[in-house]
Amino acid sequence: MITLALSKGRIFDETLPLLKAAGIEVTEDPEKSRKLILATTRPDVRVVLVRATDVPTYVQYGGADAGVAGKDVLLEHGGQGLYQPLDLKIAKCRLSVAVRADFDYEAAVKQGSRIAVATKYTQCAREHFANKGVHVDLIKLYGSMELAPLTGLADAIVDLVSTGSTLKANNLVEVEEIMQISSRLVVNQAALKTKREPLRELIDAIASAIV
Ligand code: PRT
Ligand code: MG
Repeated sequence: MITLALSKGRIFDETLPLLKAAGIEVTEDPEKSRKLILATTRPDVRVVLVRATDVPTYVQYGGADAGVAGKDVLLEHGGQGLYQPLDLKIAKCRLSVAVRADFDYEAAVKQGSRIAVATKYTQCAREHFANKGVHVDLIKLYGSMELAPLTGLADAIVDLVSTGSTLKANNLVEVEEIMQISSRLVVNQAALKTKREPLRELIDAIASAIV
């Protein structure tokens, strides 16, 4: 049995076509059922639904043999115990710095001021600002980052941006792109040995379906 860990929403939706190309179709709709284990058209393959940030943990400890996770999630997790054979080029976005329109980010950076930065992505943010030589006070949040500069909790945020409409709706402007993000296939390193044949087949089939 091969267990694949996916998160509901964009990752699930965008992984389906890749699985289909590999001859695997999920036979239940996660939006219409409360089931966390979904069967597929392949009796030896099942899908487990976990939170996006929990995918690397499930795969690392063997709760799943493989899974799909955003590069953002993998960088924050650290990637220990994970083989990352494929960039699936799905769920694309970018990790960026954003501020209130009336905050002069460039000037703050130039003056060497300490900048208060709220983010869920503390590892990526810490590394980015350290590389730039910018002093930051990082404030860890778990959601609604956009609110932080509006309430005075922080000067800036580091968050994912795709269309930019969330920033716009909250009067924030993107001032710096940190990196491009897409989702990766991750595989448990031990499973790669014990279930070598079926996992190799799966990886190859998915690889040839990436657009
Ligand atoms: O939502 P939940 O709390 O359950 O978990 P999650 O946010 O971790 O999962 P999900 O499904 O929202 O995101 C899973 C993965 O999709 C992320 O880890 C990213 O790699 C990727 N992804 C791609 C995105 C986006 N695009 C994206 N736009 N993840 C989040 N967003 C959010 C962003 O945080 C911001 O709030 O969408 C908002 C910005 O979108 P725009 O279009 O308004 O710019
Ligand atoms: Mg989300």
